Amino acid sequence: MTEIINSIQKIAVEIKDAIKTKDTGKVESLNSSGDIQVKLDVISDEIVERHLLKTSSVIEIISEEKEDAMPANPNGKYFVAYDPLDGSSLIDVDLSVGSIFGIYKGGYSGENIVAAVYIVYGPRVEMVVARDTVELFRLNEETNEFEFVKELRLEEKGKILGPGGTQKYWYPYHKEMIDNFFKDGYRLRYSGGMVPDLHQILLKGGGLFAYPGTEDKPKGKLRKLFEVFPFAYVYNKAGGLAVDGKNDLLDLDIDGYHDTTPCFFGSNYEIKKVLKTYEGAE
Ligand code: AHM
Ligand code: MG
Repeated sequence: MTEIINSIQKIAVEIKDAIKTKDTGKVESLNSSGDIQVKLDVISDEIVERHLLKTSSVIEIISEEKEDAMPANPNGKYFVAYDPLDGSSLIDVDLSVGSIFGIYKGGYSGENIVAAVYIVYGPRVEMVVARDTVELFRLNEETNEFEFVKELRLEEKGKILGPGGTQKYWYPYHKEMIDNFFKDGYRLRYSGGMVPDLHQILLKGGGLFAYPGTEDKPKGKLRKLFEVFPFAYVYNKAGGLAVDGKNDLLDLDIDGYHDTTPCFFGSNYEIKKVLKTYEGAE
C-alpha cells in the first residue's frame, strides 16, 4: 500500500506540471461515459497508467478514461480504479480540479475498497489519504514532497451545501429537502468539481454534497468506481456517512466499470435527513 501511495505522489507532481503547462484543448474522442475528453484527460491518464503499471503491488488498473481494465503485475494484490483528472472542463476557467484513486482487494465493489486517495490541484496541491484514518498532506513545491498536515474528522453537523444535478430535473422531494437545508442556514458551495467541493466540506467540518438521481438521469452522473466509492470511503473513515438515498454506498456492487449512482456524502446529521427524505420515495 505504501508503494501505491508513493506512486500516487509522483503522479500528482507530474499531473500538476501538466495542468500548468499543457494545452487544454479538446481531443476528437469521447470517454466511456460519452464525455468529450480534453487533451489533459488523456495526458493525465497516461501519466497514471505509466506509474501504476510499474508498481509491483498493483495487479490491475481501470480508469474513467478507459473502456476496459488493464493488467498490471500478476503478483500484485491491489486493483486500482481512478479518475486521472476529475472536473477537467474547469481548467479553462482556472478552478480547482483533482485526481481520485480507489484501491481494492479481490476485485471492484464497494465492500472491497481498502483505501482511497485524492489530490486537489488548487492554489496549493493537497493529498488526502484514507485508510484507518483520514490524513491531509500538502505538496512542498520546493522539494516535490508531500508533508503531513493533520488528521481530518467531520463534525456531527455542518454548514455547507453542495447540491448537484440540474435543478429543473430534481424530484420534488429532493428539491424540498434542499430548500429546507437552505432555510436552516446552510450556505451554497458548489464549484462543479467534486474533488474541491467534497474537500471543502471535509475541511470545514461538514455539510452535505448531493448528486441525486434526476428525471433526466435517474442513476445520477457520478461513477461508482472512479468517484463515488473512493469518496464514500473517505467520508466514512472521517466519521461521516455516504449513501445513495437508501443504502450505504459501499454496500453497492457495480454493473459495469462505468456504472453511476445517485450519491450523498456528508456529516451524520445531514445524511440522516437524506435517508428520511428518500425513505418511501419513488
Ligand atoms: P468529469 O469526471 O467528467 O469531470 O465529471 C465529474 C464532475 C464532478 O467533479 C462534479 O461533481 C460533476 O461532474 C459536476 O457535474 P455538473 O456539471 O452536472 O454539476
Ligand atoms: Mg470524473
